[in-house]
Amino acid sequence: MEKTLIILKPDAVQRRLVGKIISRFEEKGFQIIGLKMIRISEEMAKKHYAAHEGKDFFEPLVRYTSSAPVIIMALKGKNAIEIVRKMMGATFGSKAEPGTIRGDYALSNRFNLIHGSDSPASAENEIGIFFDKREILEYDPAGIQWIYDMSAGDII
Ligand code: 3AN
Repeated sequence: MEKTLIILKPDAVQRRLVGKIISRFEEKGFQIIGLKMIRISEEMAKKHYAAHEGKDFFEPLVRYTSSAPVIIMALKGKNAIEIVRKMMGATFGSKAEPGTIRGDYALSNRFNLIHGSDSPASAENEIGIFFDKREILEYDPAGIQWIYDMSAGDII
C-alpha cells in the first residue's frame, strides 16, 4: 500500500471542481487518510517546488500556487502514486488526454488544477511538508475486501 499527496490547486477550488475531483479518487477505490483546506505560503510553495528553482516558470508557479486557498489530501491505495498520476493526466492541460482530470477540465499549461506526488520519496517528503503526523488518520476502510481481492492473503 502506498500513500500519495495531492494538492487541488487554487483554480480547482475557484472553479468549484473540488467535489468532482475528490469523487474520482473515491470512486476508484482510494482511501482518504488526510484532508484539509489551507492557503499555501510563498515559502511553502518554494519548498514544495524546490526541484524547479531557477527555471523560468518557477516564480509564476510559486505565485499561482500561493494565490488562493487549496485542498491538501493524502490518499492511500495499492500503487497509489502511479495510478493517481495517470488519473491526473499530462502536466499541461492542453496536452492531457480526455478522461483524465486535466484532460477533462484544464486547457491552460499553468493552471492545471492538481498536483500529485511523483515517487515514494517525494510522497513521504510532501506529506511531511503539508501535514502534521496527527492529521494523517489510519483506519480500517469499510468494504476493502470488495476493492481488492484479499482472499488469498495478498492484496490483488
Ligand atoms: P506535474 O505537476 O505534472 O507533476 P511537474 O512537477 O514537472 O509536473 O511540474 C510542476 C508544475 O510546474 C506543473 N504543474 C506546471 O504548472 C509547471 N511546469 C512544469 N514544467 C513546465 C514548463 N516546461 N513550462 C511551464 N510550466 C511548467
